Amino acid sequence: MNRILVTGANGQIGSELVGFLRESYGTDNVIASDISETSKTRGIYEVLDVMNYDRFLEVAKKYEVDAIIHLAALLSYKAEQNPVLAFDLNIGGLLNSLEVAKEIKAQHFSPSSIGAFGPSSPMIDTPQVTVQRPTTMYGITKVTGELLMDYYFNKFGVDTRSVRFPGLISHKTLPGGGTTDYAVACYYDALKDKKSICYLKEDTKLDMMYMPDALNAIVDLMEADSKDLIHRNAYNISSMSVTPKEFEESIQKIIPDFEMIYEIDPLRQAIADSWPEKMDIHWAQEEFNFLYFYDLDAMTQDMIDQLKKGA
Ligand code: AKB
Repeated sequence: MNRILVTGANGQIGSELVGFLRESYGTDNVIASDISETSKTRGIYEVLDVMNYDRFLEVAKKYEVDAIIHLAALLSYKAEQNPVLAFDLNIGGLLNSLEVAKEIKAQHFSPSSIGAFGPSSPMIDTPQVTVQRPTTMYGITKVTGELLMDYYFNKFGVDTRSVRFPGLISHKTLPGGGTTDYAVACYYDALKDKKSICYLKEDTKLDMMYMPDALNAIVDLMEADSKDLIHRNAYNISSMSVTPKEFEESIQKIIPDFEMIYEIDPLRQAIADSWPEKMDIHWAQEEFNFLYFYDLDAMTQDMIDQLKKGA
């Protein structure tokens, strides 16, 4: 990658990824874009609705990008509340992104998710290749996305790459409308009120990852040798498998009177119950040397330090 266009740059991943990429690739070589009129980051920014193919192509050509990191999408909980919009945006936006990548011969990344699995997938040590019959609209768009990215690679030679992200925890931008959002909110709430309302049962185990590890994974995958990437769309990656209770206990090591209050939301509980507890990540380790540095307690310490600093 030399010049990179990031869509959905104001979102949870985008607002951290843009700065991270600019440190390595140069400020002017990372073009942030989002549907919003204003940017969350400093540097080059373009207003871009990914549903508008002509505009997408215009922006990509204007900056002569050679890589597209397509992040604009609706998350799982929001998608379940508005399934038609989720299908249109998650699939229509991805299709435009792949078409632009094909047209300008750019490398392409767009994330899949643990949501690409469903209740008939093995829940523990979920294999890289297994049954994928998700029961959410979000999951349907993620499986379709994986297949589309494979299609553009096999049919048109577009260098597509992807990972199945678990719940991501970060301290710069809150996620909006995901099932794993509680895992971010509890850190903010711990510092503000010493209590947090969790809409999942205390023993709901899900894969999670701290944002710095997620950003490294994107870059490591994009910089890997194409010939090594057998499972390019999309690799299982994760760094911990955690329940809300375990988040609570980890925060209590630093803020002893923190309390998680459980008020179960049946919709988000049903989504979480259909997702893996713990994926098998060994193909990512083998094929692009996926590494992570943060376990639960190290992440908790850093989250609390960063939030205290107001980062
Ligand atoms: C969500 O909860 O929708 C996302 C995801 C796991 O893909 N964080």
